Amino acid sequence: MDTKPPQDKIFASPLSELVDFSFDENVVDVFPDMINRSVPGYSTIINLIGIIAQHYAKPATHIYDLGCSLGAASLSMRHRLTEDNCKIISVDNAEAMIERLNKIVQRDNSKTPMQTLCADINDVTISNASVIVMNYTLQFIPLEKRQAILSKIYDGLNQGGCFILSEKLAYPAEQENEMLIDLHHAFKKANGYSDLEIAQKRSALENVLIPETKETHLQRLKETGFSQVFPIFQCLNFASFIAVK
Ligand code: GEK
Repeated sequence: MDTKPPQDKIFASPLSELVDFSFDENVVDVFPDMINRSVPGYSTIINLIGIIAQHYAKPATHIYDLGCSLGAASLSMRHRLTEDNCKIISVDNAEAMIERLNKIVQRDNSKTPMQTLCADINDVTISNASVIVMNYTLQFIPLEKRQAILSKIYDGLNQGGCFILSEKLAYPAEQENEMLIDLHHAFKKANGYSDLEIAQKRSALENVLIPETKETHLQRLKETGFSQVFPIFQCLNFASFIAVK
């Protein structure tokens, strides 16, 4: 039996009309291949999220994965959690993602309860949390709604709880920004994407994925009220931060 995950070929042929990227059924089928070949350091941060969650999780609290896709971060945490009565709540607003995630969760027999929610992060209530993860998802939220989400995350975290945020970064100076974008494209090319695939995906994401600078993220997290805020990982123009309440 061939167990290789289906390969991402979504942008391999010239498309007559480029529509904005969306997390539909076609994307779900190839998602693990797509994200591993497109996001530098993805497997490292997924592993790190499990380790950090194990460190910060407290008994009888909630652990959130906001924009969970197929649950890579949720499952990394689930496989490491040892605290009693924790519940993982995994949220995504793409129905196709949550349907597929439910099948994945059925095959995973770790003991920590996991609830999946097909919902918009903007509408989800966050309470009694010891760990909250947003792994490459804030970048898809309209700029004007980002602060409200971070404030909701801060309010829903218990004292001493942690928020892990991963994002694609923009750089303030045009030349630096272009250099990092070029290096990211070189990374994708080395992982088998053609120039056409890279160019079409870039256009499809243009209005959908809006990256911000590292400075903006750090400052906003501090202004939201977090007492400790640190970058914890970066690979090319993709970075992760930890913010502790
Ligand atoms: C991982 N965290 O594998 N509400 C809920 N979900 C949303 C919203 C929203 N408003 N906007 C986007 N999403 C994952 C990877 S992918 C990142 C996250 C990427 C969801 C969207 O449906 C998609 O599943 C996810 O956020 C972003 O660790 O593909 O670059």
